[in-house]
Amino acid sequence: MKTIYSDDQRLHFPKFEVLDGELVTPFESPQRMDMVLSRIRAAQLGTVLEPEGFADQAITAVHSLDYVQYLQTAWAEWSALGRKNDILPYVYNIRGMRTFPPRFIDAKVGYYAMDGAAQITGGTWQAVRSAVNVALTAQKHVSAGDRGAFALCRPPGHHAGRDYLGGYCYLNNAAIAAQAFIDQGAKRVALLDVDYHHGNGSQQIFYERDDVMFCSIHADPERDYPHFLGYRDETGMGKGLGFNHNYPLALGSGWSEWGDALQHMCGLTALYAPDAIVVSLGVDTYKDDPISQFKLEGEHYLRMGEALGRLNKPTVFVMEGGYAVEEIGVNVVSVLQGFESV
Ligand code: SP5
Ligand code: ZN
Repeated sequence: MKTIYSDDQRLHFPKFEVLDGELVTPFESPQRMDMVLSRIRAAQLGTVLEPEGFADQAITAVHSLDYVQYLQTAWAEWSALGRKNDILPYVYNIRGMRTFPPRFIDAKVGYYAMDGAAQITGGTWQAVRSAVNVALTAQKHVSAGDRGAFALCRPPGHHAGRDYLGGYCYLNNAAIAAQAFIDQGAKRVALLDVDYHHGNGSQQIFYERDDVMFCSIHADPERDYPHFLGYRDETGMGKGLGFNHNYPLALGSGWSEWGDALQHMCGLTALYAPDAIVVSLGVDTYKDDPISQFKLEGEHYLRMGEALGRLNKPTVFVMEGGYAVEEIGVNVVSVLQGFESV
């Protein structure tokens, strides 16, 4: 299986993040990609390719134009005021406030953020834009006939909504890849999110649509991030009713609970009979993940890959979370090898 990867994705590296009220070194780091890449090479999974370039149209098919323009210009507007630190909101656009897109940078920063865990730095736009190219290149190879491809995207994307960033995410790489299949003629695409956290951005983007079914297995949002979306009763709206499936699991869940949810999700996916599948591949479900509380072990990632492989559809894997840097590479490779083995 081909891996798509770009060094430009390193240009984003915020100085800190807030964890339990404390400033700490960011968990989402360029080093994560090194670990995954080195395991892909060691396992000889396949060639590692640079991304091709794609037009912005693929992005604005799922994100609003004003939001994309904000991401592109935020650093210039911020640093023009003499500021040198990473961009973080100091105000949020909360319930009942004015909702027109603002013009001044400080207002924009709050308006387009769901949380304070997605700083914008001088290199963020270039990294984020290149991650989209990585996802779209993987999508292109699969649509040209490869059974599977791995988009080693960074920063991740599944928390990013139509017009907001959050949770380390800026542009929704997986949603953009799913939409690309639709724009190329696919009738149905399944977006399967196995990251520890609910893919709130992906859910929002496709919530009223029946041509992209979104399914997510994740920590109960009552107890873990993103808290305000990802409950079982969110089943879609309008035309999309019945095409959104959440599997919130208790903190501490292991393979017995997780594997059952996966089996159910795969059953629904087979019934949906998609033309293509996009997997939001987070491996922060691992027992030693530093910010997560599931208990998956190494062998379970192979099982996960096999189950996804048995769906037997053209599949794009898009990297999302996973912060146990020593093991994320092994676990990602296990999923991809499991997929290829069936
Ligand atoms: C892509 C992705 O995995 N984003 C995750 C963003 C999570 N941000 C909030 C993390 C809150 C962690 N709280 C853990 C408490 C441990 N003491
Ligand atoms: Zn996650």
